[in-house]
Amino acid sequence: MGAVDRRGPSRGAARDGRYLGAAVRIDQIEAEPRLAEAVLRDCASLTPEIDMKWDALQPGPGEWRTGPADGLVAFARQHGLAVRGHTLLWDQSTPAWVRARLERDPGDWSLVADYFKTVLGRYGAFVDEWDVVNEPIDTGVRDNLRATVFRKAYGPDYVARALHEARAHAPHARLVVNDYGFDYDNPVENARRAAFLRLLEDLKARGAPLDGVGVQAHLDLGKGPLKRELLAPFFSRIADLGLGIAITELDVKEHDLRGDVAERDRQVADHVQAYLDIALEQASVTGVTTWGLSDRHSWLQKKPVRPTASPAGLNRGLPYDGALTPKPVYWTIQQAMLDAKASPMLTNR
Ligand code: 9MR
Repeated sequence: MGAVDRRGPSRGAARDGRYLGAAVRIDQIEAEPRLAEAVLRDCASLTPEIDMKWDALQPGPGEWRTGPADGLVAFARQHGLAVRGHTLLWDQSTPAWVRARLERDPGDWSLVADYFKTVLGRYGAFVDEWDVVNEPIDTGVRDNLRATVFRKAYGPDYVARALHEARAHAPHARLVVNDYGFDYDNPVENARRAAFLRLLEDLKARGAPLDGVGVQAHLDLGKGPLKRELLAPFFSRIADLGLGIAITELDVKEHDLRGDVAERDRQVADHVQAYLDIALEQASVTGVTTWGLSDRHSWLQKKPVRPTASPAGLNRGLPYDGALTPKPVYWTIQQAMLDAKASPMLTNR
């Protein structure tokens, strides 16, 4: 396939400090040898799309299902790839039994402490970066903190407390808060960027062990142009706090777009180019993870697709199409990583 061999430019870029990675599922890697090849060709870092979430790992009290996460970590180790730990606390992936316990007994931190101890104990040696808290921000609510099960049970300090708890069990990992909805110029996302910066400033001011942020970057062609004058200062202000920035879930929602497939693919590639031009200019951006590799596996397929959207009906927002053929955005990402490697800003880091 094309000019990129098993140690293609993305993996080369990783050697120079920036990595390219993807969210993956070990069952899909094992079932599809061509997907496994693509992962090994392109990725220096893997994020478990589902298998390291609390509801996946511990569906019941005392009931652990670590097989898929173990398999993913073993695959990564076998091939020398890094693993991003995704994610310790996320409202949406909290098992029902934990929710019930916290509603009955709010304030009982032992649930979180025991969970972190077990998970960080099991995977801590192989995971260099953890999304400790996923999606804590909301706007138009008290403290701009989403009314999650954790916010309700433990109060607004739960983010700092989770970071301290993670640090106690993972002394050397980079600890990260990961969130979405920072990319466009509209009232909600403008407020979300401000709220996120306030949370980060507060965490740093209080000495919470926070090493970086995850900017998900679920892009959407329906949300208008990307604006450097909004995004570049957002990245700089995070960097000025001494935090690293990982682009953690890059993809493009585009299936509402009218036009033929070639035109759609061109627009996706141009949009990602525009985003990476801005993001990779910031030296504190450590790497880029796409939220999957092939359109066939994208979470966006779960959304209804407009009947006239495309012959295959797939959203086309990932590097490879449904048949694992690289699309223009694949080459855009590869080239952007190469260019970023050559950037003088990086050599001055
Ligand atoms: O892509 C993931 C999907 O397959 C899962 O069903 C879902 C719930 O576990 O999570 C999706 O990934 C989400 C990620 O964990 C956090 N940011 C938003 C992602 C897309 O929903």
